[in-house]
Amino acid sequence: MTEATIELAPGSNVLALSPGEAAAFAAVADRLVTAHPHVDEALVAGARSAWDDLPVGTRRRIRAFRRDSGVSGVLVVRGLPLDVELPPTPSVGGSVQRTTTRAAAVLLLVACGLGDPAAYRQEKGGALVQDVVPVPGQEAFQGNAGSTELMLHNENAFHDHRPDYVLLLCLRADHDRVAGLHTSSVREALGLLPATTRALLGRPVFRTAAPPSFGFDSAGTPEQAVLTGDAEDPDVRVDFAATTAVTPDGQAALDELNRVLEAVARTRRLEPGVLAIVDNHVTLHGRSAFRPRYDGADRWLQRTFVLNDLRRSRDHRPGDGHVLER
Ligand SMILES: O=C(O)CCC(=O)C(=O)O
Ligand SMILES: [Fe+2]
Repeated sequence: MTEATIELAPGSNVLALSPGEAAAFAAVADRLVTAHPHVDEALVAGARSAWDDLPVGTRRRIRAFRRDSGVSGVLVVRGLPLDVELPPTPSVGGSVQRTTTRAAAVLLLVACGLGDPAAYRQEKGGALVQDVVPVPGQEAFQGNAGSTELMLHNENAFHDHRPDYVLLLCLRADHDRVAGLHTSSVREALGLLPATTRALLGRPVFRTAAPPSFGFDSAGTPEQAVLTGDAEDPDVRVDFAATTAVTPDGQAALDELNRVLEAVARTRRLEPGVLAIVDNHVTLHGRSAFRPRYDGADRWLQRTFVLNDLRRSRDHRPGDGHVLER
């Protein structure tokens, strides 16, 4: 993976909040913190309604991204308001945010502008705001508790109702400022793939297992394609730590896709108050290695998933809540 850490054309996929916009955003988030102390359905309902109170420029850019996520499939929002006092970085597995903070409110506000927040019961208890922190003993884990290189993946690629967007908000950077969020878009990779490889990736010869964060060994999906939809602007569905081909030429095509996606990947060192919004249809993400110290000051992101259309997963959500039970 290259270490180049440059945004694409500045302004195209970066939204930098002005101090005035950040203050207005903070006021909206703080009203939610006061009105809804717990991260629950009431907070989500509050966030849905409070979205309309956010600064118009912020809403406009996020809505535009919803329609067209661009070549990179990533929108980076800078200068978001965070809590004034940040507690020590959690260091236990499965850590989630159950009480409402500014950061949690910010994530749910943005989620409500893009669609609806959602989570999976089998992963981190179905919490709508999850901590992404290094956990002692899990350094080599291919999941967000690890601190080794995390391979490029579509989030929950195995799941029929995988997120449409992944939101990753940085609360605290790593000690050495080396941990980078990798993103890589199939829109940038496609032109570098031979037609034969594209055709192979469009055949249903790939299986994807559930990630280890789901806490069970899955046999994997039925055989399915990695590239689907329009040939010129396909969706990609792959997790390089969990997807395998059932044919040798399929495996060669998968390896080729991995090489090309790594070659076009970007790496960003997130800073506090920076939110990366990843379009999970076209863009994979991963993370470079870093060295945690487990001293309460380690890297800390919070994560929320978004579904564009909750109705499509209704049979997975008894009671019509925001958590998919399977
Ligand atoms: O640690 C990161 O930057 C990303 C981890 C990740 O893939 C995730 O939380 O979904
Ligand atoms: Fe991920």
